[in-house]
Amino acid sequence: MKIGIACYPTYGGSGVVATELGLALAERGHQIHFLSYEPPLRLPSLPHLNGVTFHEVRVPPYPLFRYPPYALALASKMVEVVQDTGVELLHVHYAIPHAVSAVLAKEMLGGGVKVVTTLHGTDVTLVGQDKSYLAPTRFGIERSDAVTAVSEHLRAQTDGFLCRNCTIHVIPNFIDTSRYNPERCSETRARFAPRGEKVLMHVSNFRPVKRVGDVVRVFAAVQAETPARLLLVGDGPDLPAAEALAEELGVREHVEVLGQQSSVERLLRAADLFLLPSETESFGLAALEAMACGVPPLVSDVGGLPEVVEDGVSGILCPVGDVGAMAARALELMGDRKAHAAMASAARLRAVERFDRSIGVHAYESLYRELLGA
Ligand code: GMT
Repeated sequence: MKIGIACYPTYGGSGVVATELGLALAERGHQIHFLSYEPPLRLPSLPHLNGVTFHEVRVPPYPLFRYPPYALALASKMVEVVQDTGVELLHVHYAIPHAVSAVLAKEMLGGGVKVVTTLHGTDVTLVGQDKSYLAPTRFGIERSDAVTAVSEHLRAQTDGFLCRNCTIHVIPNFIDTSRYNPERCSETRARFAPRGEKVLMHVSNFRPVKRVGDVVRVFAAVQAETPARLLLVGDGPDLPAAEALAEELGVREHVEVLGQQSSVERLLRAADLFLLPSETESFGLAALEAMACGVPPLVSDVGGLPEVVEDGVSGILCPVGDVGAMAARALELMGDRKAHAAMASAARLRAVERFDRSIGVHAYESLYRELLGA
């Protein structure tokens, strides 16, 4: 099959899932065409792969444009790619504005190409609900030939609201469990915890929805009881505030800010616990990455996270904002070597059995075949 994939190229789960899907499909012999304003982050670091092409969407400036119309430039590139390469299906990740661009491209082409929209989270739960975006988001979703959501929770949030009278297929996110695995997560603990401290880790794009302040507060409470280190991976608007809070709570010297990392899997194994206390999370790909590396995640009991993490078995679920409960359960787990090892194995097993890449890729491939009658 010839598939066009549009996504955000920067750090963020939707771009990661889109890229991993495209690469896996190419490995399976499909022709994959990525469309975005720059190459998705995980593309260039990988060896050259047959069947993968990147098409840059250029948004030429013009004095009248205070806000250059990316959605139009993307639609235009989609038309060009379909005409030049014979792409049969456009799979867009994150509805805004990708779904609208794809539907417009299809109209401009007079039909033919199929459109699949995958909903990832804030495209429905936050941005898509803003009055400025709601109507076109709903339009893009409803006019897609197929709509998928990364969790049952996100499906339920969308159904009947941004997608009236349409079927939403749930295809959970997935991970390459051979790459994310305890053996290959090789970064040594000693680098971060030379005195045998407990290591807590948070990976995100540091937006308010991640509640990074809670990460620091939980860590400070843990540190008060046992020597510990906090590794912050990624970057974003709330990182400076997190550092300031660590300073205020007197734990800044125990916090290491590692910034953007291209291979998080190397670092993950150094951690005893992964913290994701988000306000909301449609799935929580970062928690799954930790699980695949055998690192128990401590996450908030919201959104799609309970579909990924089973409380007390493969991780810990706590109410949003309940820093006290989070710290208590973190200390309890890290203080019990046997319970920690059991949870680490259960996390790894769940990642392999329920969320391995092969499962997700097969589900998307079947959906494409159904739409294309292939
Ligand atoms: O919706 C976002 O915040 C952006 C998006 C992204 O690109 O990172 O994250 C969402 O999609 C991920 C991949 O499907 C999910 O793992 C995240 O849970 C989800 N984020 C939220 O729902 C906040």
